[in-house]
Amino acid sequence: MKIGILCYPTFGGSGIVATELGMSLAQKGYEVHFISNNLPARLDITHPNIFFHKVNVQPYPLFQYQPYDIALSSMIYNVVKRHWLDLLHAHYAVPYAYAAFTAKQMLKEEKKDVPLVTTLHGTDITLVGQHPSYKSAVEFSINKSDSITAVSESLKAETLQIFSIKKNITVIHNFTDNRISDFSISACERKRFATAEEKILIHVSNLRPVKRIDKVLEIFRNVNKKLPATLIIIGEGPDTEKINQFLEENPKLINKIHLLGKVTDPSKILYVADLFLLPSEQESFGLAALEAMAASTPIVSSNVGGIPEINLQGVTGYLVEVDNVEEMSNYAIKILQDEDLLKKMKQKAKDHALNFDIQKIIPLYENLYKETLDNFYKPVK
Ligand code: GMT
Repeated sequence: MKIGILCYPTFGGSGIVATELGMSLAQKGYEVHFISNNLPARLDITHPNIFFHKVNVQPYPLFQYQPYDIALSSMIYNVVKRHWLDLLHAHYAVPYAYAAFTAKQMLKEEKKDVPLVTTLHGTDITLVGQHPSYKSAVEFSINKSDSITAVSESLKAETLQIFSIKKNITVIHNFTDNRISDFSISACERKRFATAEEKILIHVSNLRPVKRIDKVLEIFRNVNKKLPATLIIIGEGPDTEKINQFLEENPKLINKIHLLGKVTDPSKILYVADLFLLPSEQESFGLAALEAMAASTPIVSSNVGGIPEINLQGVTGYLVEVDNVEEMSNYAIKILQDEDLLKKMKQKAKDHALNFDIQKIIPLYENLYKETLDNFYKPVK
C-alpha cells in the first residue's frame, strides 16, 4: 500500500506521531510519502520505503500572507498522481485535511480519487478550531474525511461537543517505542545534570503558553526549598523568555536549570530524570509524558484533557487541578523524598507505558486504513 502522510515537520507531538507511524509502516513494507514544508524532525530519510516531498511556498509581492494551503494542495495532488498513492493520512484538520480535500477535488476532475484519514491531535480542536476565523473550515475538513481518529477519549468527546460531526471518531492513542527507552539506560549519565544528592526534574515541550512553563519553574523553586534538585528543560518556543526572566529573578537557581533547547531524541535524557512536570492548561494526550514514562519517569501533571488516560493518580504519578502549584509542588516533594515511593512509581510508569507500545498501536492504524479503503471502494447500491 502507498500512503501519503501530511504533517507538521516540527518537534511537536503531532509531527512525532506522524513520523514514527510512517517509519513503522515503512519498516513493515508500506511505501510512505511525507508531504510537509520541511523534513520532519525525527524522519529517517535513508529508509528505502520513505519519500519526502517538500512543499515550497513561492513568495510574491502581492501576497500579504504566504499561501501555504495552496502550495500544499498542489503538492498533494501531484504526489498522488505521480506515485499512485492509495490513501492520504492528514495529521491536523487545518491545514492538512483542508488542503487534502482540495487536492481530492482536483483529482476528481480527472476521474481519480483517494480516501482521506484525518487524525485530530488537539489544538486544532481545543484552541485554533474554536476561533470564528477557522471553525467552519475545521468542521468541514473533519466531515469531509473518510475516517477520523482522535488521540484520546477526551479529545473525541470535546470534538463532538464543539463541532457538528456526522461521522464516527475512532480513538487511537499516542504511542511510544519502549525498546528505544531500554537502549538508553546507560547512554547518558546523571552526573552531567546533577550531583549524587540532587534529584532531577524534567519538562519537555514547545514552550507555548498552554504548557505553563512559569508553573514548572515555580514548582521547581518550591521543591528546591525542601530538597536538593536540578531541572532539565527540553524544547524551545514563545515562552522561552519567561525562563530567562525567572533566572534573572532567581540567580541562585541559574546553575541548577539546564536549558537544552531542541533535542531530536529526548529518551536518553528522560532516562536520567526522577520526575516529569506537565502542568499544561490543555493537553489532548501528552506524548512527552508518555515518553517520560517509557523511560521510567513518574509524572506530576494537571488533570486536563487526555492526561488522566495516561497518568494514573497515585500510581504513575499525581494529577492536580490546573494552576494549583502548591499541590503539584507538594506531590513532587512527596515522590522525591520517599525513595520507596519513587522506585515504585518509576516501575509503574514504565509498566503503564507498555499499554501504549508502538507494536500495539500501529496495527490499529493499519486496520483503520483497510476499513477505510474497503468502504471507499464499496459499490454503491
Ligand atoms: O503539545 C503541543 O503543543 C504540540 C501538539 C502538536 O500539535 O504537535 O501536540 C498535540 O498533539 C500531541 C500528539 O497527538 C499530543 O500528545 C499533545 O497532547 C497535543 N497538545 C495539546 O493538546 C496541547
